[in-house]
Amino acid sequence: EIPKLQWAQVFDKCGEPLQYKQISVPIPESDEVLVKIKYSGVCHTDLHAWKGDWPLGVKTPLVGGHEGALCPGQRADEQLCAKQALSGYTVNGSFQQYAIANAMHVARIPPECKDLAAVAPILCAGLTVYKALKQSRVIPGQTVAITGAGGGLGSLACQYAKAMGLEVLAIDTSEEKRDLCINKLGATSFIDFATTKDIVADVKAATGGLGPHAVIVVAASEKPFAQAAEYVRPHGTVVCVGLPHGARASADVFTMVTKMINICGSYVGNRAETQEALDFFKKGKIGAPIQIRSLQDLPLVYKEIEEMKIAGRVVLEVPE
Ligand code: 8ID
Ligand code: ZN
Repeated sequence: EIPKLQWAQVFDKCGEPLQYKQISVPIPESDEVLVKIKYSGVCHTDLHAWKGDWPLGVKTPLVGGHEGALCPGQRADEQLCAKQALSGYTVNGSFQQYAIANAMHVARIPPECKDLAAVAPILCAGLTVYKALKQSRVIPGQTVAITGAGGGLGSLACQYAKAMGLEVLAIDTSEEKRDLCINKLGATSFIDFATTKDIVADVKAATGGLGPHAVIVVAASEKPFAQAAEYVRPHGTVVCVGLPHGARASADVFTMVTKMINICGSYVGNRAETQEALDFFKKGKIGAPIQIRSLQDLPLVYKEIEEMKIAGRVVLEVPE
């Protein structure tokens, strides 16, 4: 029995308070499905949407969220749609009990994936970093630096990189994130960007003087995009993934030319890659820890993300 009303986190305009309130359950069109949401990861993108950080209009009022693990009879997920209908951005997302998804774009979660809370972050964060690692063209045995390694995308990037046979150099801040990266995510070394005196020198020193073969920049701040071009190894690749407000990825032309480095962007992934990313999870190779909170706690979670206090990913439990 589908109710008429449901609980959701809504904001009327960017930056205005989030309201946990009852709204109507949406009615799907013929090419859509209505899905019941069990868990939704909180991605930094949701915070960017609420703050209006990007040069892309946010639909308002908005129900945010796009890392939903859903339950429409069989397990499915709504994915960022290729037609610019961005869940939790230009259309209502997963911070509600019942969401609409395009029937063509729901990704089937393999039945072996029993832990729906843990699988939710794979559907944006996991997919995104898996694709970024592919784009980096590194091969097993090489070293990849992950900047923002202690956050949501970063913690999954460490795990995917390990599963692909790469050595991981983690960059982030705080003792909690150091412990997470080294002891739970399998990074070989950790550099604290907030306390290091010379990040370029430290990264090079940690990689035998040459620098990592690739850098995956998932940090939600501008500085590391420029730093990565300086410490990446000659012929290396910098993959830009984080989307900080108004940021530029700058590189010194002389350095870029003489080191023959490659700087590129990577944006989520397609449906086939979603299945590939889920496959790693299904095989038990991705064990990045999650913190489960309730849908009501979203405002506090945003505050903690902003303050860089969350190690790993928060997943919200949506009421039955
Ligand atoms: O498809 C895409 N390209 C895509 C998909 C999903 C998310 C891009 N994103 C973007 C988000 O919009 C956001 O801008 O990736 C960024 C990271 O998302 P997230 O992992 O969900 O954010 P988080 O959990 O807050 O983690 C960010 C980490 O970066 C660290 C923080 O400490 C945190 O752990 N960090 C920051 I902020 N500044 C740093 C710096 N200077 C830094 N780490 C290293 N150096
Ligand atoms: Zn996301």
